[in-house]
Amino acid sequence: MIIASVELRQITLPLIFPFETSFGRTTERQIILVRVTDRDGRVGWGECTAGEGPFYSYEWVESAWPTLKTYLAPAVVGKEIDSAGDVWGLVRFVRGHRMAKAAIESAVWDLEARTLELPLWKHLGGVREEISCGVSIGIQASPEALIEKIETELAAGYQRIKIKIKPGWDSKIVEIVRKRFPDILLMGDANSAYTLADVPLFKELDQFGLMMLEQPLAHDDIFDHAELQKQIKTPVCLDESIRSSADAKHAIELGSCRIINSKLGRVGGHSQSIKLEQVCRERGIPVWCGGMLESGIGRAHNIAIATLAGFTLPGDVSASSRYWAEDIIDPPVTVKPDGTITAPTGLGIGFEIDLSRVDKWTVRKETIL
Ligand code: OSB
Ligand code: MG
Repeated sequence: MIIASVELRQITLPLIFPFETSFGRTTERQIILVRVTDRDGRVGWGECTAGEGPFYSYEWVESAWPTLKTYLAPAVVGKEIDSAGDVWGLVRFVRGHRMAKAAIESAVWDLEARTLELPLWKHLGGVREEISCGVSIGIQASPEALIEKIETELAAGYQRIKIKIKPGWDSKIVEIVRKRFPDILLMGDANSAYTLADVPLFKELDQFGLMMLEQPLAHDDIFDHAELQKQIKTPVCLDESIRSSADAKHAIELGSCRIINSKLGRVGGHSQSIKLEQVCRERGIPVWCGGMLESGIGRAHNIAIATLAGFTLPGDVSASSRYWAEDIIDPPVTVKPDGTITAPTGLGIGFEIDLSRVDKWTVRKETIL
């Protein structure tokens, strides 16, 4: 396939609820969408998961846009590409910037699956027709508000509840939630808000039977996490620290975690996610698909990759209606009462892109030929 053009767009999508983590609060997403077009006029869509600021990672909208425009898109346009898996090699000369790379790489995967007349999830090597879903619940104004949110999500069928924690919103809150819901699959995500000085807190959390504790320590650390994992019973899950399959190998070897959260943007796209899944599966480390408050396009890509065999735990892929008044795909992503999403049967990502809605929310647009 030969990519004739790459269109970059930035859309502004207001969240229906603000989302708060230990690193900040988001009320409105700024999302870069990538549309690739081949010489026959076929298109593929990808989404960049870089945030509104460099808080979750150094990448953000204002780093991803020029990286895509100046380096990544020109590296792909006009090249004969044998398979979408080759895009990684074309953009390797750029160090890091994996979210920007994933946006364009995943668009090429969508295009390739459509060209081969396959659903993307089958083209990626997926083995399950439905994926298990959990939810990620941000920091709330009060424990009561959190309990109410959890009740709503459990009633909708979600199989696992993740609550965000930070100093001042941790052991007390976990205790309250555990008392109210003794049997649910419950976990906490600290987004790097703690240090090894907090080991006593994590030992205290051990009594609440959390399924896992996500990214408690520094965003780029695997050494201290290994020390922490030795001292606590709750499995540590790494998110921010795992940027590649090599990072996963090192972390597993060191004993830094027992579970890994896989994110398409963080690792650099589908081919890198497939490598990460393989590394973990071969070593008996369960993987689940994380989320980055994606629009329907990123959400659809997450559904596709989560059908791989190693994704054995419920992920943070949930219904469009939890985030958006109206999503930019048709139909929106819905979750069944048993807390699963059915992998779509349509070609590529399997959802239609509603161009009139995309146009309505677009705040900048540029085409690289
Ligand atoms: O740490 O998993 C995270 C959202 C933005 C940035 C980081 C994270 C998250 C979430 C939300 O937890 C997951 C989602 O519902 O998309
Ligand atoms: Mg996380």
